Amino acid sequence: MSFLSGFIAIVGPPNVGKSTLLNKFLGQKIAITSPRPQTTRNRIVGIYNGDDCQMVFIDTPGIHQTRSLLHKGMVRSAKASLGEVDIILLVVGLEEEAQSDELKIILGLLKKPAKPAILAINKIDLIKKERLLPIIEAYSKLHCFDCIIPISALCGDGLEILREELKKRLSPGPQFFPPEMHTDKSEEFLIAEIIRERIYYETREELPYSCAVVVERLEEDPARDLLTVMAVICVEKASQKGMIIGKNGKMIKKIGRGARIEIEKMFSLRVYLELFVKVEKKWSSDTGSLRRLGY
Ligand SMILES: Nc1nc2c(ncn2[C@@H]2O[C@H](COP(=O)(O)OP(=O)(O)OP(=O)(O)O)[C@@H](O)[C@H]2O)c(=O)[nH]1
Ligand SMILES: [Mg+2]
Repeated sequence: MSFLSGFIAIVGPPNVGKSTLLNKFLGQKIAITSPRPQTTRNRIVGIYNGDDCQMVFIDTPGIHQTRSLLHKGMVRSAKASLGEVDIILLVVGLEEEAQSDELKIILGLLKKPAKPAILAINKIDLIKKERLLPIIEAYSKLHCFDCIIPISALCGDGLEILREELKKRLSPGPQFFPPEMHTDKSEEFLIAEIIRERIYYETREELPYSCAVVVERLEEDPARDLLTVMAVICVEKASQKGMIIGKNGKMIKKIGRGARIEIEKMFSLRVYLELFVKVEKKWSSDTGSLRRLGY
């Protein structure tokens, strides 16, 4: 039998569990997740290597209506992914209404280059089985999906079935990436994201949306099993800098400690993490700053 491969875009509204699904598929954390929408800001490639297949997943920012320059760029990159893949995996959450405006936009996008589209209805761990059927029925009327699979990305339910359905739709093809490669992102990017994830968990309201993280120095000392990381958290206003640092530096210590533990897990190394906070005025609405910060 020939080797199968293909590119799969994971798209959907914000906060439905796209990144959680990617991580669960790969069995390792590539993409950060949080209970808040607009967590993912970049397209993130995650590579699944089976014995006889390679699935190249592209996790994308949630598609939503927005006016902010940062979010517009995020939505643009998510939409662009649809054109570049072989299979579209649309993820929706149960809190999503089948008639929501966001979903209408996304379904409109699926019509253009007609490609195999699989719908994964996520977070089924949150409801009783009997409530599922009407939901599946409602979605089946909206678009001619290749198949609809209820899943729980968190618990793993339905993921084997989903993997099989995806595999059926791969074509004979090469290994696009070497099998030891799990993502296209640099170590610096992954570490910056882990710090950003901590900010989503530790801070409130709009603050995480005003933060960007850049790793400025990364040094491994194999003799001491030590990874030294220096990273900068960019905020938009001086008042936000104060909030990130917190009273007596309490907040930044908390962010740093949480991130360090995660980075140690990811790299199986001891980590020395130094965090700085910098005000970069209105970075999220300035094209130059956005580019510099990797967006
Ligand atoms: N109960 C439950 N929660 C889930 C499941 N999958 C994801 N979540 C939670 O939903 C929230 C959003 O998950 P993410 O993976 O960050 O969602 P996303 O679609 O990538 O979000 P954006 O990147 O913001 O578009 C997190 O709090 C997850 O823990 C699931 O199967 N069940
Ligand atoms: Mg995400």
